[in-house]
Amino acid sequence: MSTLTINDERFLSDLYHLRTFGADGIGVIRPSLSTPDVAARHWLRTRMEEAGLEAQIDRVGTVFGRSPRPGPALLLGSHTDTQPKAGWLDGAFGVMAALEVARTLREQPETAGLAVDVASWIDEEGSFLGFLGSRSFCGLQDLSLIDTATGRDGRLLVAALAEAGLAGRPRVQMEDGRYAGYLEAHIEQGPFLEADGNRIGVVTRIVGIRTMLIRFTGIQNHAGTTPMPMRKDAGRALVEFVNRIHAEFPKIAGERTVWTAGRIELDPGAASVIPGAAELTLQFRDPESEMMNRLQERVFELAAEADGDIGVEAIMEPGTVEPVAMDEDLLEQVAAAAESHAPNNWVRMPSGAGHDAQVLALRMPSAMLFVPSIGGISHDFAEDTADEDLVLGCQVLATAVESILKAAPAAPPSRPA
Ligand code: HGY
Ligand code: MN
Ligand code: MN
Repeated sequence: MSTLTINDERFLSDLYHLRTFGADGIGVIRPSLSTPDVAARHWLRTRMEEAGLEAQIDRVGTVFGRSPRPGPALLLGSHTDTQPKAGWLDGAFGVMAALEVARTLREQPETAGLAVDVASWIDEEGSFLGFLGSRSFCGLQDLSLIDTATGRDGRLLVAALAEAGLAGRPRVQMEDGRYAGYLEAHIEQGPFLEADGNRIGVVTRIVGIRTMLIRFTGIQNHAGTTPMPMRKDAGRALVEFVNRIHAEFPKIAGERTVWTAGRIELDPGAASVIPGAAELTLQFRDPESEMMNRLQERVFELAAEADGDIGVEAIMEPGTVEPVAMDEDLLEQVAAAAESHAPNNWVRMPSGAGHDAQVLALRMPSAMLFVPSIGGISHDFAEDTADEDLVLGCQVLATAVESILKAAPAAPPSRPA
């Protein structure tokens, strides 16, 4: 097995430096195209260049480092943008592990000829358009959505890209025939590795994600003078609808089905005003598309049932991602690397989180590995992983990459979009 050894101090030093961009206590606030996010991208591009990669930030904000070595290549990456109030490792771990693997292979004679490209995909977290960078790279992004997309703060994506100085740049696109596959290292973001005492997760499958917008239209009025029987309270209709979802979904849900009403807005949102309008986002996930179809159908049925003197409308949000299976051959290579560094301390497991790998998997063989999340916490300032687990994950990635590339025939033709 491999003799390749990553430079763990350099890897951790870069990962902790990335944490400083948008730092807020132990967490980070670094949504796509925010000031700290753009600064982090310029820093990352420089680090990629220092690693001997031809590095650029492309038109939609993806930071891409291309190896000068001819293919077959492996593409490694993840994302450095974050949720509004996030942990320091979601995405960041995978990007810095990818860069460390590229550096390590380049520095060691027996692997210096192998090609590893590195990407930090913009907006995996959907501040504007979920999976924007990986979809754009794979030719799977509806480009017209880029022109109309707005952020949570109402800012147009195109304006944010222009402010970041990215307008008019080339858009990085996948080179047919260059890649043997895509690998992504990521924190688990859940409790299972830690609970079972495992140090590496070898991902078998990634869940699909669907988000629906439910709108309620009542009549705004005075919260004091309007008699209760006369009220058309959109906020009350929203709360009753959420209760219906939590009562009905368990009747059809599968073992790994999950759902959340993550955003609720009442208009005008004032204590002395009966809300005339209200909306919620309902997100549900499952490893099987068929189950998500049933859930989606049930939401439309519940909305139709509730629609009355208070209007209720259900709308599918763009950005649906379907569940995907990871590539068996790559998965076996990751498993072998895990076994060599953490014998009997790794496990095959599905991902309950979405990842860019489920977009890349539509165009090339893809695989992922996980490291444990302390307390299973993620999408929260408290998200954390022990340094030794981060180093182990990066080392396993390096070993898998070396093994895959040494065995790679001329890169297989990529899958048509
Ligand atoms: O929401 C997710 O699953 C991912 O962390 N964006
Ligand atoms: Mn995330
Ligand atoms: Mn992520």
